[in-house]
Amino acid sequence: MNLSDPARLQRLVDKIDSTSARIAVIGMGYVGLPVACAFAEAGFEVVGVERNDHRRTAISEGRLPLASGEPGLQELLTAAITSKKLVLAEGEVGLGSSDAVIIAVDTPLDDAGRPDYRNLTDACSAAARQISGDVLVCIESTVAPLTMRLVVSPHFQSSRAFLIHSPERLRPGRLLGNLRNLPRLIGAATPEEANVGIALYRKIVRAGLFATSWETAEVIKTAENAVRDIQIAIANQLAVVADYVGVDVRTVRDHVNDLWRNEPLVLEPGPGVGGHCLPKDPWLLVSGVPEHFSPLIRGARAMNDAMAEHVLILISRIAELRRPGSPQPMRIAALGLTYNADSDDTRNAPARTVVSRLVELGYDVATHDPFVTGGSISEAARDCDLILLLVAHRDYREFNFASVKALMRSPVILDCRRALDEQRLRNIGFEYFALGTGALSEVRVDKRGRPNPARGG
Ligand code: SAJ
Repeated sequence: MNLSDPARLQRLVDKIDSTSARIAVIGMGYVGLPVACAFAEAGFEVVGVERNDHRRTAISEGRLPLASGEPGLQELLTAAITSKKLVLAEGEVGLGSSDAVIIAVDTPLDDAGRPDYRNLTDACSAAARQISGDVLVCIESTVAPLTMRLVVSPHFQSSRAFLIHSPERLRPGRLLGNLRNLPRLIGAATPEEANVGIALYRKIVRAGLFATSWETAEVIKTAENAVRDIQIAIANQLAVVADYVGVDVRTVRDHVNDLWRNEPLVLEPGPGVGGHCLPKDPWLLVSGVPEHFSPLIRGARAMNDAMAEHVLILISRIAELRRPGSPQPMRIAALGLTYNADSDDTRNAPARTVVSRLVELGYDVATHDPFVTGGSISEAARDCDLILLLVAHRDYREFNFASVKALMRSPVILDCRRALDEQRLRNIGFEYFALGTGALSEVRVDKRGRPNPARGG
């Protein structure tokens, strides 16, 4: 590893300041592509290294290969490709003359839940083989604490690379906005080396850049998602309690949060937690800690994973109430297949687990998602006994369910996101159930916590 030499660092900073530095980005996915486009827009020559042929071809033809609709990114890509500021390369040769190499590859978990760094180590060894002279190497991939020191830096032992860890904080659907406007961590071996990273990211980030150590950046990034996962797990735990006890989780949540007005502790319950970050990063955070000292993370993950099964229990309860002893399988219209609302990203979507378990259990399931299946809600709802709302897409929140009531075998809705207007649905003749409102209890209360005689409380 280098000892920081101020003159060498300054030469690199000067190249960056004058935009004459050549930048390579390895991994042109959700993270690497917007970063590459942003640097091209800032005036740098950028090489995007991507080994997936389809993705590389799409990008080099100016087409976005991402599942999520990304405001502003298509325009940036078109400009970058037309001006040739961004060119695509298949392999490591593209890295040869770089002054900065940004690594933005997937860091998935293996079957045992441990970090699988094959993509990362492939990218590091390719970079280490190709670079020469003083080069800034920045890892944007999310990694477990100590990965920079133990996994990444050994690859660059005999090079003159300065290593930075600047983890991405991008949310699909808002990639460019997040990239430009969210503060960024610049983890480095020394404050002087961090300054080179700051010089680079200042070119594309409008928010604060926080110089810190590799390890602090690693822990902060994985902690952000672990904390969110735990907060959602609490919301989910309360929803399950509410279902068994017979209270409304929203009333509970509002009152707990009222104590902490400026920093709500309880988020929204739902059918589980999906995406590429929350199901993975908590495991990265504790991957170096003995198992018995990570019960909180394990518990939150288990709680959130259990929600799909809880939804199945709610459905079987509704089936018992609505169609006791019916030999015919219940037909369900599952609405929403993505992991977040108003996005077309289906990675690790809890809806996938719920739907496949329903099919395994013998239910007849029709699916609909405006971003995934297309088609109409009415078509999915035809002859159904239950509408199962899994994702709060705007199309569903604004849908007039009166128009499908007559098509259904029985007008019943289970709202797993509390996204629909309960009173309106009841007024038009739907029976409305929601996650976290006491469906499994004999006791029923109204929204304000008062016993509701109409429902047997
Ligand atoms: N969810 C709930 N209840 C809630 C909030 C979310 O059930 O109250 C569920 C969602 O339905 C979804 C999952 O959690 O299935 C994850 O969605 P999300 O919107 O919380 O997060 P992601 O995965 O899209 O993006 C996260 C974000 N991290 C944090 O908010 C701490 C984003 O800022 C990060 O950049 C991203 O991970 C990342 O790349 O790490």
